[in-house]
Amino acid sequence: MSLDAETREQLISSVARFVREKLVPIEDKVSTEDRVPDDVVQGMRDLGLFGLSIPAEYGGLGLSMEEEALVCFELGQTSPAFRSVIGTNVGIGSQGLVMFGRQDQKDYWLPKIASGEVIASFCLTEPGAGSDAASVRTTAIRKGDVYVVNGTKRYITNAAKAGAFTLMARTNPDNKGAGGISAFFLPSNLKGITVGKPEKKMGQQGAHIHDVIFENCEVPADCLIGEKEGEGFKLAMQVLDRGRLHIAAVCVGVSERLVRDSTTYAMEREQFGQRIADFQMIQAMLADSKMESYAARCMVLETARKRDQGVNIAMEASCCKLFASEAVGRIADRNVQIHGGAGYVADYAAERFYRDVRIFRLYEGTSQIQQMVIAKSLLRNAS
Ligand code: COS
Repeated sequence: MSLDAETREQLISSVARFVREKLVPIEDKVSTEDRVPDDVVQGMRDLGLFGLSIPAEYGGLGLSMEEEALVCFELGQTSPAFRSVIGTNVGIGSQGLVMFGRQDQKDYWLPKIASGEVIASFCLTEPGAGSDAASVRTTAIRKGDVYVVNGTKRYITNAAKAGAFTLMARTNPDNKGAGGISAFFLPSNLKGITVGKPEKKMGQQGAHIHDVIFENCEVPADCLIGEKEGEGFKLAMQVLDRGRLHIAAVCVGVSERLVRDSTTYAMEREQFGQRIADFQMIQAMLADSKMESYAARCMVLETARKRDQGVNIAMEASCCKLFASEAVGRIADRNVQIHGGAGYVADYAAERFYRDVRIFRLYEGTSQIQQMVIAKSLLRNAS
C-alpha cells in the first residue's frame, strides 16, 4: 500500500521533527546511560513507528518499501541506537509473520506489534551458526501438541524487552541443511526460555543484544509459522532480503547526517588563518562523502520501488546493504579525519558515530555474505 502524497509528506516531516527535537539532543545521554528513556519510546509509539511495515488492517501504517526507506533516511539522522528500538518490530522480528503467518497468527500478534505493545525479536544466529545460517542446531521436536525446543540463540537484539520471538529451529534433525529448519512465532514467557545478560558492545549504546536459551521449552504446535515444517530457512532469507534494504536505508540517513556534521565542522574550524573548508584536501573528503551518500540513496530508492512493484530484489538488496554500509564506514572515518584530534574524543559525535556504524557491515549478513549473494545470483543467471 502507498500513502497519498500529502500524508506521506506529513509523516516524513513529523519523523524529521521528532528526530531533530527529541532524539538528537539526548544522543550523548543515551549513549552514556546505555538506555533510551521511556518517554522517548512512548513518543515513537505515538508516531506509529513500531508499525511502519505492518499492514493498516492490523493497525500499522502499512508503508510501501519506498516510504519505509524515506522514514529510515530521517531516522538515520541520529544515533542508530534509537532505530534499534523499533527496528525488530518493523523488520526481522515481524516480517516472517506478515509474509507467511496464518490468519489467526496475524490477527492475534500484528496489532500488538504495530502498536509497540509487544516487542518482537528475531532468533536465527547461534554460537555455531552465523553467516552459515542453514547450520542452525537449535532443535524443535514435535511431541503431541507441542514442539520441544532446545538450543542457544546469540546476539539477539531487543531480547530482554521482547514479548515474542520469531525463532528458527530444526524440526527435522535428519536433514542437516536448509530444508530441516522451520520458523515459529512464540510468546517469550514460555517456561524453559532464559534471556542472558546484555553484551558489552563497541557502539550503539542504548540498544541491547542477548543470548536466548531454550531448555526443554514446550512451544505450542500452532506457533509454527504457516502450515508446513521445513520452510524456515526460506522465510529467514526473505525476511533478510527486506531487512538488508531497511538497514541500507538507515545507513543512508546516518551518511547524510555525517556529511552535514563534516561540512559544519569544516566551516567552523580555522587553521593557517582560514576555515579548513577552504582547503581543497578537506573539500575532496567532503565531496567523496557526499558522492557516496547520494549514490547509496539512489540505489536504495530504486531497489525499494522495484520491490514495491513485486520484483524479487534479493540480489539488489545485497548490493544496497554492501555499498551503503561500507560507504557509511568510510564517511564516518572521513568525518573523524576532518574533525582531527576532536574526532577522537567523546565530546564530539564523530567518535561515537565511528563506533556506531561498524555493526552495519556485520549484522543481517556481513559484507562478504552480500558479495556471495550478489555473485551467486550473477553466476546463476549467466548459466
Ligand atoms: N529467498 C528465497 N529463497 C532463498 C533465498 C532468498 N533470498 N536465498 C536462498 N533461498 C533458498 C534457495 O533457493 C535454496 O532453496 P532450494 O533448496 O529449494 O533450492 C535454499 O534457500 C538454500 O539456499 P542456498 O543453498 O543458497 O543456501 P546457503 O546455505 O548457501 O546460504 C547464504 C546462503 C550464505 C546467502 C545465507 O546462509 C545467508 O544469507 N547467510 C547470512 C545470514 C545472516 O544474514 N545472518 C545474520 C543474522 S540475522 S540478524
